[in-house]
Amino acid sequence: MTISRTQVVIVGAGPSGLLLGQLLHRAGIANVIVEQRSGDYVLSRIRAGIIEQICQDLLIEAGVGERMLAEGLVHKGIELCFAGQRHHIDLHGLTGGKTVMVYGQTEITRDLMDARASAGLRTVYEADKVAIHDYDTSTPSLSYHQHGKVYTVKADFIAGCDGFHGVCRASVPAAAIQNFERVYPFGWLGILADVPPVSDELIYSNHPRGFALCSMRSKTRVRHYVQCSLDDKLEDWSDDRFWSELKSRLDPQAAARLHTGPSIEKSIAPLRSFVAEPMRFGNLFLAGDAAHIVPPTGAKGLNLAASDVRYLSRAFIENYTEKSYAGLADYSRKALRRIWKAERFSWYMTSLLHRFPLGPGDTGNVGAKMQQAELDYLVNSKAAMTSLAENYVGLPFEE
Ligand code: RFL
Ligand code: PHB
Repeated sequence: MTISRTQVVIVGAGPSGLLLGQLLHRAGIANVIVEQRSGDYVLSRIRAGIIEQICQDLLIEAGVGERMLAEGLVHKGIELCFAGQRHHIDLHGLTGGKTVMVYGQTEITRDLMDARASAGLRTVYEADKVAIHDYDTSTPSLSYHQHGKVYTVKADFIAGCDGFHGVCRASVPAAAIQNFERVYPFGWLGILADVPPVSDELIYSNHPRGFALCSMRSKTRVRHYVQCSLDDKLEDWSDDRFWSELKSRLDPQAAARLHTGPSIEKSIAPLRSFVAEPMRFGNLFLAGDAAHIVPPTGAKGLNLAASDVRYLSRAFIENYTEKSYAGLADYSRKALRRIWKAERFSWYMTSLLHRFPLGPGDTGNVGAKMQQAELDYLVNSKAAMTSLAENYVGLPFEE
């Protein structure tokens, strides 16, 4: 067995783990990241595309903002499409000048990986049988297998940044953790294609055939989604079927402007709301998807991961520079306060825009009628639009 030592051992090299590692490194805190997959596999996962100002600021603080600032697209608004018409939501005007940015999770991950490699920091990819030990003592450690050998990393703290299916949350006894979960009765089918976007802004569409979203990664690459059944298989969805379904869920003008082309990626994702409480267990701290999942309709998953990492990195830095455990002790409460607000907003956007099966006791599609009334109210009420806008661009931090 090979034993090494670091200050913080980070489980998972997704955006949470890589960003935490980079911020700690810049503060002089040694860390090692242990990831079960290969770097190429991590980069091949197509996920989020919209980042809030606070996430941009954190990437800049981590020293990896350069390419984002050069290549990211600043968006000042979004469009809501329903009853055959699009309505502009002026995020910028309604929030006193705030915006969001289109910059893919893949690009953020690549920038963070490059920064980590050039700083010569240790990342173990393709680690097998990752396990955490003694996390509720002052001598926590992590072990993994690689090429037939067993390795142990001893640390002061363990950061569980290992996503929804990771090992960290699963290692906590059931009695110490409470899970809150809602699984939605549909999924999202997403495709990536090299064609120009339909509009300069994202289009979120509520349609009798189901939800649709026209997003983008650049001026020449789009990411589009349609609500699909949880039973659907990728083989059921040829590119032609996807494009014609998407077209049918847009207003006539957007439909006429829809550029089609071969997909370069296609995947189906289930939608769930999930929170595990608390997020600290002794010297184990959960961050990002390891602790919570939002349905993607509010574009909050990656942003929440960044927000956890902001709180957690500051608490680690306070611990090492001021010898104070206060920030770490308060991490879970602070993070959860912001998480539940993003959970609420993501649930609200999901409820507003998707077709749901009729509820028990419904006569006629009451839910669809409520959505129409809410959308009509929304686009005619500055108060309602402001509420949507301030949540979409990201709520402030508790300092
Ligand atoms: P990640 O990105 O899941 O990274 C966790 C990493 O941990 C590794 N891991 C392990 N490593 C070592 N040992 C183990 N036992 C391990 N188990 C797992 C994994 O291989 C992985 O590399 O979590 P992180 O870093 O917290 O980042 C969170 C974001 O990735 C996530 O919130 C968003 O991508 C969510 N999400 C979306 N968010 C949006 O805002 N917009 C979207 O369009 C959007 N699309 C998505 C998504 C999430 C998806 N998932 C999780 C199914 C689409 C999908 C398909
Ligand atoms: C994306 O571009 O993948 C995206 C954008 C906005 C969302 C969800 C996903 O709400």
